[in-house]
Amino acid sequence: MTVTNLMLLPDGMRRWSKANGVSLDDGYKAMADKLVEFMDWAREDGITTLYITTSSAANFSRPEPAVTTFLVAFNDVARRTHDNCRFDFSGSLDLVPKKYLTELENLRDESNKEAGFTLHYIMGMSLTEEVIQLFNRLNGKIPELTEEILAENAYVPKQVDYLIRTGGAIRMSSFFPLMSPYAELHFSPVLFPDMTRADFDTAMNDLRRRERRYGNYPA
Ligand code: GPP
Ligand code: MG
Repeated sequence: MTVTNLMLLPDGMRRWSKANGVSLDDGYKAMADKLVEFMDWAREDGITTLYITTSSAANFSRPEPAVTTFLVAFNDVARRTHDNCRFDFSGSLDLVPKKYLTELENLRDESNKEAGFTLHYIMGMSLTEEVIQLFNRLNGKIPELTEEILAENAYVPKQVDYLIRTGGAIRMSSFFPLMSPYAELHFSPVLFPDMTRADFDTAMNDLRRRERRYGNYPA
């Protein structure tokens, strides 16, 4: 199976800001610049959809300035790149303040549908929230829940093939995509703003080496 999609968990901005003696705002600006670069790497590598987990539901409990900082930075990336990609987003959107959401909706509408590359943000991720919202939206409206209906309503619409988390933590927090039981995971120790093309290649080479069996015996 050809791999065409990748999910990125860009972690480590607070630590990077501290280590470099800059404000959190500047740390997230460095993240934004790196994300624009990362999109080029992914595109050159043959990836056609890049999912970026911009926040977990729990991240919205951070102090207000920290929440604003990540919202501003991710909107900035979508603004800078939407001419050159199809842009989309999903998640616990009720957590996202209207101002940011409205801009993302406009950027989605104006984005370049012919670009052959999709940037898709997953916002306010939480498997628990996702399942609760799904049930409440569909309860009484469908005779039974099927895999197709589940997939149509999931935050991440496609099965994720490869996932990269930077920042050194070997955990998924609440970023696990519901419909992606066979996602291959790579954990990089690098703080995201420090990520280089070589780090990206190391991650992709590691992921591509994996034998993907989908629960079956080896072929
Ligand atoms: C990254 O850095 C956090 C986000 C971009 C929110 C989404 C979280 C992910 C893990 C993708 P941070 O602010 O958590 O910094 P640090 O990890 O250094 O505390
Ligand atoms: Mg973190």
